[in-house]
Amino acid sequence: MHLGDLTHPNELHGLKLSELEDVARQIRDRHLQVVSTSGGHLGPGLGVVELTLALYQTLDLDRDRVIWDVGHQAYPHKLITGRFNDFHTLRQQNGVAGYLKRSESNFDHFGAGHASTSISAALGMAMARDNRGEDFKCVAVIGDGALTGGMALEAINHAGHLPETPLLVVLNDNDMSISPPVGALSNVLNRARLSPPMQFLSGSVEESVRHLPFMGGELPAELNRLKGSMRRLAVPKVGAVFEELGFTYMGPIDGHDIGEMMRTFQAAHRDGGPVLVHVVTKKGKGYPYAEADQVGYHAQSAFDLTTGKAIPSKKPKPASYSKVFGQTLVKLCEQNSRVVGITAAMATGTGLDLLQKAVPNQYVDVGIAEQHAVTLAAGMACEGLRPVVAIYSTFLQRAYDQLIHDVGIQNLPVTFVLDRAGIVGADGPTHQGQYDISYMRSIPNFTVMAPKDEAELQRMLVTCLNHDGPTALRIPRGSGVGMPLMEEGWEALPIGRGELLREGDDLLIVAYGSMVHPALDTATLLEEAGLSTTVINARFLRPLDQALIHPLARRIRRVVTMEEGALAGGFGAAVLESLSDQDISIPLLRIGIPDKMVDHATPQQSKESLEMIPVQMAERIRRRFDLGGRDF
Ligand code: TPP
Repeated sequence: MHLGDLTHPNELHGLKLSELEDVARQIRDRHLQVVSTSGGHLGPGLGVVELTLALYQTLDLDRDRVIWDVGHQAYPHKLITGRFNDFHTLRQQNGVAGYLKRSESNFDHFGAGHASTSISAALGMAMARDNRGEDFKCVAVIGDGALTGGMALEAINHAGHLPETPLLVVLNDNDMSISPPVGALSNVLNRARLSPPMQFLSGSVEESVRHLPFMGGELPAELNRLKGSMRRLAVPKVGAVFEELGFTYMGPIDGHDIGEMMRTFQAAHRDGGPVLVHVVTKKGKGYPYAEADQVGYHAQSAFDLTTGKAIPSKKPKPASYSKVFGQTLVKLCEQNSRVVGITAAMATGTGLDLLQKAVPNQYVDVGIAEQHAVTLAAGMACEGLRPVVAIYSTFLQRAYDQLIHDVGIQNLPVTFVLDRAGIVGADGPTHQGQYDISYMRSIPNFTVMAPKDEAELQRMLVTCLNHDGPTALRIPRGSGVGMPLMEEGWEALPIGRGELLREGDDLLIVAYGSMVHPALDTATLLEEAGLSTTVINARFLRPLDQALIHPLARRIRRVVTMEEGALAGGFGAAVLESLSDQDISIPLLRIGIPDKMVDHATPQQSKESLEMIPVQMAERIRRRFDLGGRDF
């Protein structure tokens, strides 16, 4: 069977083990070939090839629902559910998405991108099923990293309390989050993995009783009870934890042995309540470089398949904002032992891995637990520490109440560094840093800012740490603009003061953060067309520098705001409201992300589709203010 010819995953039913192993090989080959060319998640998908095949052998994919947590490991699922031939378009504009999407396929039962949602969604479906009197299966597949997220534990707490609601949770335990997992739960899983294999567990208990001649395949009630006690005796500690929480626990089993998994999943489906099957897999399985460096190959840009080495970009790029932040924080931590960096399972992504190496006792990784990270920091601040919480803009959405309730109301000196703020590109709508300007803008007591370049980022970090109250700064994904970094001697910025970068009489542009340089480029284009422009680097979203903006707006009488974030409740809205509050009524154009979700594409393509690149912005300005002149 060639996977390119597969039209429905049920067509795999009935294949022999050796044939399934061949399918596994085809999945791996295509996965590796595409990710090495266009980039994407590598290790997570390679680890679940057999798991996916074994599970799908035991399901009717026309009826049963499988919910993959995060969705970054679901490439094998995509490859057997109709996307094999288009897979080369992975994460490209209008191509196959990097995560699951209900709009992409009928087999994608629930979209995701953020961790720890699968058990809640699967339980919701199971409850709806029971409500309608139907009997399809609901399966959540969740990693050991995602299992540590609060939502997953909330869902387990709920599901375990519903003994008559069939639900299968497959724990894909590869002993890795993006980085090594942290926490007590992970220690318990470790012990289970290392304990001698207890293969007879419930799957095998079922097997043995099924062979008794008088059973006819069905277990009488008494034997069922006996099975329960045998299982409880046999389960390792982690199983006992789940059993106590109301789940039937099966495992740990070998996540690369298709036959063993099929037998266990079949047994799990026969149970009438919540079941957890503990599957042990190897992240990166089948590609030696990925098996050896599981952090590095979690996700990859294009690389050479034979050497495993990243293909270098054509021109050297300046360091990323995340790296500059990490380096600067290391210095600040070395100078002040009260400063602590906190990450929620994103050490490498946020640049905090540098702090972990350099000053490990001022570094904390809480796991995928953004809400906890924020309130933990609040507690630390109460006791005199100066926590710096580095979380992607998109993941901090999880902790909005904690920002308000634990930090804002108590006016605590916690600093938030919102990474990947703005357009992120190939990860698509679940990961766009699109909302933070709006959500940070309305929390009293917070001082909120964004740097125009990496040197200003350094000064802003110092500004935050000098300020006796909650602060937040947002930084974009990817490289800085190439501004030379200051080694030390950073001075704090005056709070609430913007920076006048360029003066002209025809137009006033007020830009925020990553849009300051594009604003300057736009002004240059306008200059070439005979229009002279004033450009302000706002620096602060709150407090807004009204003393700088208002008189210039009154005089110039044409205002443009630029931000890399949602226009609704955004930076432009803040400028507009402040002008209106002072009865300054003048034409204003707000440039930013309109009221829509931004799909996966390159950042440049997304910005183009939103008309946010300088030549397009110059044109929009000309049209909005009826400025005449030539096209840009
Ligand atoms: N925080 C949230 C709320 N969602 C996320 N997607 C992330 C952080 C970033 N993230 C994506 S995958 C991942 C993290 C932290 C690790 C997940 O680990 P695990 O569930 O064990 O899956 P694995 O990659 O090991 O297969």
